[in-house]
Amino acid sequence: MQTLGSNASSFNQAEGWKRTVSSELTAADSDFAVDVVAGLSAREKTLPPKYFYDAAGSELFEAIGRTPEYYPTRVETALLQQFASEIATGIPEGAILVEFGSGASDKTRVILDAAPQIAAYVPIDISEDALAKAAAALSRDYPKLPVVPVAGDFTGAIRLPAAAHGRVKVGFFPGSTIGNFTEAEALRFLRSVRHLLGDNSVLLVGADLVKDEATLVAAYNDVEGITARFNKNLLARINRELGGDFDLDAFDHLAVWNAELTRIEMHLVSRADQIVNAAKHTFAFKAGERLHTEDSHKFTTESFADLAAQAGWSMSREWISAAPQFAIFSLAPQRSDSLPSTARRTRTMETKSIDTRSALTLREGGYAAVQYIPQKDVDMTLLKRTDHHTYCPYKGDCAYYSIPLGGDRSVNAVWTYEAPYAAVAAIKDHVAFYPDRVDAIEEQKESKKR
Ligand code: SAH
Ligand code: AVI
Repeated sequence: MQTLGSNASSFNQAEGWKRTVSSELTAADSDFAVDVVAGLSAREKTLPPKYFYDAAGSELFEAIGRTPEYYPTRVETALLQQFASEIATGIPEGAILVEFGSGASDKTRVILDAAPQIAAYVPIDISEDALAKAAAALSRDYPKLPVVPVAGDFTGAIRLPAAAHGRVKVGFFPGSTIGNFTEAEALRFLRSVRHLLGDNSVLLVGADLVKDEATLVAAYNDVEGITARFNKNLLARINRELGGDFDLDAFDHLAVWNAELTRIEMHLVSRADQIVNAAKHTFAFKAGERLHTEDSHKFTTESFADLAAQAGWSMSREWISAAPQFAIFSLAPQRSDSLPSTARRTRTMETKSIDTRSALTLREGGYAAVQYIPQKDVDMTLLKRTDHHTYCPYKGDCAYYSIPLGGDRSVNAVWTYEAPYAAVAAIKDHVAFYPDRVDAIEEQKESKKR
């Protein structure tokens, strides 16, 4: 077990943060403001990629898809077209098509054309402008198809519209948007989608595959500079919405391949020492300092199947393009009598027991020690996110979950810091439990040798 903050210095560090960054953000400030302040205050500056997608960012993403270098959009669309009728045979009569991160819904048209048995379409997107535009265009072109858009963040609690209740659901998650998650986020998302779509569902996921570095890097470095504009739109959006004064010309777009973590990383690199104001705060950048804006993980069939299995899905079909290779995977909920070992661990959690070897212990002066458990060891589908939020000046914004199986006692029993401040960055992607709202938290000593 790792101990975090057990000495005074890490919390002095937090006190130091409190003194230098005034806590002027209030509950009325947007998630965007809170995430920007947290991300730009971190030792390694970072921002969540979901904020790329305001109206301008969504249009820039569509323009990226038209560049010769960005093969994923072109190749995935062609793959869908080539196998449309095979894919359509896996879609049950009267199914509801639920798309995560639907954007312009262009690829959806290939599915809708091949599968007239689809009874309604539910596009979900954080970009309200892109969603409204796409829903209007689809309603015009498919007048008999009910289109019920849901605007929101698919990493939070999603509620499907009444049209989807009692119907078989087919999830569609194209574009390799799954690659923009960390592993823990991808597992959390796939588990929550498994819960949302239900036992008889199908989930179609588009995922970009590992390939040669030159092809990958070029896709995120188009010569026309559209990807650079997309990357810098994050700064432009901070200027527009959070009173920022970023000079876009004072940052360079950088896309690099991280072979060890099999991902393209996008950064914005400060060209000089500079001070920037945004969201009522001041941030210092050193010359050459990087702001990490996006990861785009690339998969192999094996790595993807393993990820899906850990989240309760099994792979039923896969379609893979010629080079540059891109895959569409058809997933089905795992049957309980055929669980692979990774999922068996998950199943034991349905008895409400969590077994982890890598909990963190956070000690804050005067408070009882709190154990933070990696979300990858927790079956998050057993938890229900609530609207409850709190704010801690040392750790950041805190979100809560209830445990429906635990009844009233377990309301808001679990909490997480999704973007913790730098001093406690290690608790990201972990959850903590109130000891009096669960049956027991037991610490077992590791035996020396097995
Ligand atoms: N599916 C489309 C668009 C992919 S771009 C395609 O394959 O071409 C990623 C899309 O996901 C954008 O439309 C963006 O607005 C949306 N998105 C990104 N993060 C999101 C989040 N957290 N919640 C909901 N939508 C999100
Ligand atoms: C949406 N997502 C999968 C794209 C990607 O490839 O990671 C976003 C993007 N970033 C730069 N170019 C495109």
